[in-house]
Amino acid sequence: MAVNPVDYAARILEGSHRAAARLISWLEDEDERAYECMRMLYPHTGRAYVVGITGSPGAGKSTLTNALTRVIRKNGLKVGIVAVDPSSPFTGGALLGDRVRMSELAEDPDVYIRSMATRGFLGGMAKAAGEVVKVLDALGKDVILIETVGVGQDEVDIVEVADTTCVVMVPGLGDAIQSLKAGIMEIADVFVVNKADHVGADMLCAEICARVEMDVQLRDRGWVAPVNRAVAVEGVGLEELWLSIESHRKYLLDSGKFYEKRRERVSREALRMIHGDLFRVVREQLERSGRLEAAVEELMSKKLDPYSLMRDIVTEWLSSSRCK
Ligand SMILES: Nc1nc2c(ncn2[C@@H]2O[C@H](COP(=O)(O)OP(=O)(O)O)[C@@H](O)[C@H]2O)c(=O)[nH]1
Ligand SMILES: [Mg+2]
Repeated sequence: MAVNPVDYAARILEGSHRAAARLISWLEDEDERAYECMRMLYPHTGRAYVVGITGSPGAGKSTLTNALTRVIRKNGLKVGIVAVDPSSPFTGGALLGDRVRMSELAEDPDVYIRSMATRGFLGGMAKAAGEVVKVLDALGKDVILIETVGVGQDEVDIVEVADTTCVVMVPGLGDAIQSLKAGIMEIADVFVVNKADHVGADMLCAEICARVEMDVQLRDRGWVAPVNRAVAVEGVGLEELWLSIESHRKYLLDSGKFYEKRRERVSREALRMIHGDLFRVVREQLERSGRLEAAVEELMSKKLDPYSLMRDIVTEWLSSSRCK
């Protein structure tokens, strides 16, 4: 068994799932060893294609992810799966885990599944998933699927991580129109109407198509999001979904948008890391000096306002760190 981060990095590059699991735990704990390991892995990342699967709870994302993985494996590609569930206090992807444990995917050494809850990760879903994606990438997975619940911020966050974002909708939930309004049009590269065996699937497809057309007229983005139908439980429509994802990938590459997207991601990520580390350093210093604690009473009694305090603390910190 490897003992240090260097060994772990080497073992991950050889494809060891166990070493990857250990590194992800370090990342979750913000263990210093994680950073050393990530530094060594970084040059080996950026090869995997990242696909986001988002939609309401119960839409069939886990079932779909499972079925899509089978199609991708048939194409000879290795798959990494990240199941993110912000609502669960445990590992939210338990459903996916259970489902996969029951399927042949559990036996497949070329599939790696990681469930994670966003709680406990400072910086939220995008940061956490972004790091795990890098690990699975270095592990040699060709395609990484990220399942997230499309509520609140998370459906927007997924765009920061995924190259292609698939939005899953189902007939009869009555949330279609609402979701279409809530910025889904902007984030969906591919739509999936799952549970197409239920009544109302035709109408939902027509509704989404109409919105897509309107959106294209409004913005002329060069890519028209296709609307796929699927019955994930029966494995129906998954080959077509994979073709849609592949053609979006081709569009991104041919138009130069792939490079643009990745470039933005790298820049945003670097900024987020600097932000996180600066904040950590400042917080540690404030805790040591008791500076913030001492000011709280004054803030409460309005003798001091937080705007001035913020400026003062930053100025003090800058001048103290310059002297070092
Ligand atoms: N009828 C039908 N049920 C489905 C389909 N896909 C998934 N389900 C069921 O919907 C439920 C929720 O699926 P799950 O994949 O856990 O949804 P998630 O919460 O979005 O991950 C499960 O009972 C699935 O068996 C489908 O295409 N048709
Ligand atoms: Mg699920």
